[in-house]
Amino acid sequence: MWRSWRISMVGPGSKTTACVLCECNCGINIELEGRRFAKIRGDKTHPASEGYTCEKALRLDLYQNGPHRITSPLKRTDNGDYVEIDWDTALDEIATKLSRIKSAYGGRSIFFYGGGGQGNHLGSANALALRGALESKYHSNALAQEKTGEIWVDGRLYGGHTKGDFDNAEVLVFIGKNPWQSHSFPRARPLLKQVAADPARSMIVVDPRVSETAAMADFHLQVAPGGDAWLIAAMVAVIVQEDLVDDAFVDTHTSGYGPVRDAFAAVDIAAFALTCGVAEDQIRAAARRIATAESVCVYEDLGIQQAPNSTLVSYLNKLLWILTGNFGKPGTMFLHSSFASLTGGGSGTNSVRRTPTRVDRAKKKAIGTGVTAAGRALAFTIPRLSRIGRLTAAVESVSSKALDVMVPFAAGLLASGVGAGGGERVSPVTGAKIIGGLVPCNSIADEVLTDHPDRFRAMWIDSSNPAHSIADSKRFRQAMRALELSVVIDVAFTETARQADYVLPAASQFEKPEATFFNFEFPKNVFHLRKPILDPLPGTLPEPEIYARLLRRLDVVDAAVLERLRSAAQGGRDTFATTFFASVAAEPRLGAIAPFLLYETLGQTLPPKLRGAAVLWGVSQMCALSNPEAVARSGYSGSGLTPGNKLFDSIIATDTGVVFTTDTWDDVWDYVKRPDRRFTIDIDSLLTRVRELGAAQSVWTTEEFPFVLAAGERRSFTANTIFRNPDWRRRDKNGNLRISREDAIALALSDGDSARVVTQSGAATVTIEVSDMMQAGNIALPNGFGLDCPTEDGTLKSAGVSPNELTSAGHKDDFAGTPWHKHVPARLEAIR
Ligand SMILES: Nc1nc2c(c(=O)[nH]1)N[C@H]1C(S)=C(S)[C@@H](COP(=O)(O)OP(=O)(O)OC[C@H]3O[C@@H](n4cnc5c(=O)[nH]c(N)nc54)[C@H](O)[C@@H]3O)O[C@H]1N2
Ligand SMILES: Nc1nc2c(c(=O)[nH]1)N[C@H]1C(S)=C(S)[C@@H](COP(=O)(O)OP(=O)(O)OC[C@H]3O[C@@H](n4cnc5c(=O)[nH]c(N)nc54)[C@H](O)[C@@H]3O)O[C@H]1N2
Ligand code: SF4
Ligand SMILES: [Mo]
Repeated sequence: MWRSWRISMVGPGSKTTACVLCECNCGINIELEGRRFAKIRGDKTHPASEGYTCEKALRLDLYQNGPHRITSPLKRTDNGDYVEIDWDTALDEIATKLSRIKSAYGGRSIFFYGGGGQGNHLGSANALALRGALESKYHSNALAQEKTGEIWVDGRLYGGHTKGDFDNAEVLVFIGKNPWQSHSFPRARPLLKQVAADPARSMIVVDPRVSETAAMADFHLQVAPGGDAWLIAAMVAVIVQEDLVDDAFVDTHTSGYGPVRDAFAAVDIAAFALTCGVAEDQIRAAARRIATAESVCVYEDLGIQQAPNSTLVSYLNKLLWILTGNFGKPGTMFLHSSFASLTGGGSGTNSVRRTPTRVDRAKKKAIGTGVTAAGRALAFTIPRLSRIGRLTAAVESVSSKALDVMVPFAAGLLASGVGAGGGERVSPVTGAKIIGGLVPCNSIADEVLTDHPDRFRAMWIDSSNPAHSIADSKRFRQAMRALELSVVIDVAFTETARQADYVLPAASQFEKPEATFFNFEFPKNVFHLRKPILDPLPGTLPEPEIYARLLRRLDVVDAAVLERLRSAAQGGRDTFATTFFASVAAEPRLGAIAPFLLYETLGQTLPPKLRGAAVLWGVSQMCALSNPEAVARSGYSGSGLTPGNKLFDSIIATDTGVVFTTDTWDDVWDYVKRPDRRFTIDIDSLLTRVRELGAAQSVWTTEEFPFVLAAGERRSFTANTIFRNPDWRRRDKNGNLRISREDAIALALSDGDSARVVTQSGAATVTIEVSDMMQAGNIALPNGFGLDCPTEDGTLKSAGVSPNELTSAGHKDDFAGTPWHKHVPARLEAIR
């Protein structure tokens, strides 16, 4: 959450940027020696992180520099080797093949994967133009193997994304979340320590393991792995049955409580306690603590999102804080503004429209216009752009002709099918539910490895390593080799790159303007455009330039249009804005390639090193149009498109983070995308599950596979697959398999022993660590291991186990298709 700005002294020549290793993107200052990162410190002026970093950021030189960096486009030869080719040859060949595949099978056969890791989203923003030009319909990214169940529930309940005001909460609840290691909110460790030391505040942690966070908790509910549905349902049942519901909140702000009450009144709490392995009195005590606190906020993460009943548990978790009225006031949960939509549209609420807010009504009266088709389209793609009145007013004040305006991204996002028709979309081959516009990761290989006529024929992968990060790596590799074309853009020759037909070397995140769209704060929300601190490594290109070179080859726009926009851009932001919107209104097709147009025109007026940030002009405009008061309170006011222009210029001019929206707690209900601005809490399909829980399957292990393996735990020295060089780790260099003392004794295993872990889909040799963190029957391997890294002498080094050699794609939530990475039945064999 927001704290006041402080000015710090940084060394001369120190560069301001941010860490790219997790979604917090803490501000840092880097002192360079040549191209080497000689010293890294937290940036005290950063409005969110305020000088905080964890130990990982200090090693960023090993991301930036080293033999893992690729410096030439690579092409796969028939025997599976890779040869270096020049950029022109690579892009000529790729453009020809993409055009051929599009004309043979249609753009829908070209699948896009990626959309930014933990620090880089501008590449994917620019990729929207390529998707638009190719008329590609399907895409996905890592969110479709963690957050889509939650996104679906959020969509049904209120149509937005929630987060908690952890700084100010009396009670903090973490469900399958270990923020001490994984962070996910600013300054996580100092805050956890503060809460643990404060007798007036409490921490409740739901985790089968005594995680670092659980060890600090007042209530550690040490659930049996996969037992969360019974545990959280029992907690909700305590609140209902012991009359602890916040009736005033439920009456005023929700609809559908009746069926919810009935379902939980019928829960047999004692029986559920037995199933989930947590004592009934502990369940009751924790539920009472939540119900009687002034303020509570909750964070759920992979421990439940990648485990059995994940979508159901997301729903139950949300009922906990909704039924106790913990929303919309300091210390509780909130809905928030966003700078850009991460999922490419809505939250599974495509067909839902809000009634106008008081401001909408005022605006509408003032301008007296209706809703345009394009505006409706935007409403589906951009959160809160259902305030069409605003968009129309802003555009009208610029150009009276421009009623049918399309704003950048809208068409691109619509090309991906989000919001089209408002119905539920499914993938073309397996019919998997598409949530937030994303094809479930676990279904992707099946969309390729088939003779179905609508199968994916080509795959475009940017800033992601799916051959390592998606369940069942072996099958994903097969899928990539079955495609007619696969292209990977990365800084390194990754596991995914090793299966691609073409690999294009990207400039690193410190060699170009970059940003993430993980901006989830309230009441002040921060966006940080990081400026390049080094020139691109020779041979590499920033992604926006790669996309532009390819789109130029695909000949997607008349030279005259570009000329008109270029000369408008020379005339200043206002002239550009008017011309841009008028051009798109006259030729709506251009909306689909807007990021490319901005790069080619407005981009030329930016400082050359910031050209890749041109797309943010469109994002700034949309953000300002959809959150006018909150953007104005942040200092970007004026009429028409002026606030968006001001916001963009501020982002370009500022080295550290910029506050783009400033809300008050009264505004929080404006973010509820519901006709009645109430939460719709009776989700029938999930309440049915609650009613059936008593008799539902709760054990997935077998005699053959008696352990539950959590494949992919976050530890001090894991950072997805962003660091490839294993030398960055000071401890846990092999990524040990953690096992309880009890199980280790039974198997006669001790620290440092080797063992074989075997699952239905694979086997691996692991190093044993006997750990008091683990409960009997539960074993854990870290994420981010098993990466091949080239050394200076050309050989490869690697450490630990690649977790998805052990997972299988069919092992997933039947609702959202999210994987059960944390719940893989396994057995362990001693190696003697
Ligand atoms: N150090 C580090 N930090 C990271 C990352 C990283 O790679 N390394 N990655 C970032 C990313 S992409 C993400 S998504 C977040 C993820 O952040 P987290 O979700 O916090 O990370 P995990 O360690 O995967 O899982 C959290 C906890 O779930 C518990 N768990 C396992 N099985 C169950 C179960 O059945 N029920 C319950 N209730 N809990 C269970 C585990 O014991 C673990 O403590 O971390 C981010 N931060
Ligand atoms: N078994 C198991 N599997 C998991 C998980 C688990 O817990 N267990 N966790 C899942 C989760 S939550 C996530 S988020 C995913 C993460 O998996 P992925 O989405 O595949 O992401 P990363 O590992 O973060 O990979 C980022 C890639 O971006 C590249 N990169 C870095 N900088 C740049 C750049 O500037 N430009 C380009 N083009 N590329 C760059 C890196 O080299 C790397 O290859 O893994 C998932 N997979
Ligand atoms: S890894 Fe995350 S918490 Fe640690 S410094 Fe980087 S951004 Fe901050
Ligand atoms: Mo993630």
